[in-house]
Amino acid sequence: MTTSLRTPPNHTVLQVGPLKPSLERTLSENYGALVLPDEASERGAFLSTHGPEVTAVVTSGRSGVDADLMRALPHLGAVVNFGVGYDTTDVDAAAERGVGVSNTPDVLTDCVADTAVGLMIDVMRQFSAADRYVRAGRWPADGNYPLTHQVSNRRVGIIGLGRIGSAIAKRLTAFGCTISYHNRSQKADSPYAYVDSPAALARGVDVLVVAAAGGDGTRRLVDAEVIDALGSSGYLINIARGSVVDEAALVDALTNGRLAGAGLDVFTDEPNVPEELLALDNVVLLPHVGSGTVETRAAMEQLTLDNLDEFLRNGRLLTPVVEPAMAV
Ligand code: 8YV
Repeated sequence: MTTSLRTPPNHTVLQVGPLKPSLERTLSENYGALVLPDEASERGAFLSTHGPEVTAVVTSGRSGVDADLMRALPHLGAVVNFGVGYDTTDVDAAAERGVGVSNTPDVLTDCVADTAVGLMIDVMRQFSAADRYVRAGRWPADGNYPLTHQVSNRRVGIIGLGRIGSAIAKRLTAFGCTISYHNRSQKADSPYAYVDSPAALARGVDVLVVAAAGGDGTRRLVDAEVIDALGSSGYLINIARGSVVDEAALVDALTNGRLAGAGLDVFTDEPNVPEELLALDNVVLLPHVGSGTVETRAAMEQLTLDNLDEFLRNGRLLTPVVEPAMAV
């Protein structure tokens, strides 16, 4: 039997929500992990039987662990999150209970930053729309594709100058863009201009890139006022979380010509995308693929397992956002 190889006898691992198939397999085969049932009706009985034995959860930003689930796992010591964003896990409840939380920073920075730049180029140059034009046989029928807008040398504002925001800034600097940013606080060592509100940032740029973490602190930070400040020649790029943008206000601005375009990898109610956006050629819609490359997902999987091993063996996490307090 390999099931007890990596899980010490005083630990039980629980998988919460779907994960990368190879990670699910490893958790099951090498860690003997339990799986939380999807059906709400089955969860109560499962948690009454198994809740008290669970010491570690592995989950992702899609599912996470809320305060109710934490209460049903009284001996939980760590939530190991596949993904850099952990907004679906209640970190305040975790900190209160001494439950550690880890994520997978750094390993996905390059791919997510590439996605932001790709979205910006696509929406401003309309490559996806022009591709549809060719495929629909419109080039010979309707002639040249209409002119689009230049990406290089534009003014770009970044909301959230963390690891990913900084990687986007670095790439766009090579495109000759002028970078400014808004953050919770000014970064002492940043070469870019700090602007103290999202609306003021939006007013002074051609493109606004959302790279801030999700969660209550940033909910609808990009609201109707910010979108209007960006204006009818401005573009919005979001590779962070749908919750950071007021999606109804964004749809309203796009459908009424008050914003030039948007490149979106994330939405409020994934996998559902507002119907009104589907017909617009000045919008590029991606199904949350920012980190979705073979190389990056493998690195995320490895870091997830390394965090789990570190917790199971030493009671610590390698990349904690909340330090575990409990000796299990
Ligand atoms: C993940 C993401 O792939 O890391 C994140 O926060 O949004 C993506 O890169 C996703 O969370 C996995 O479910």
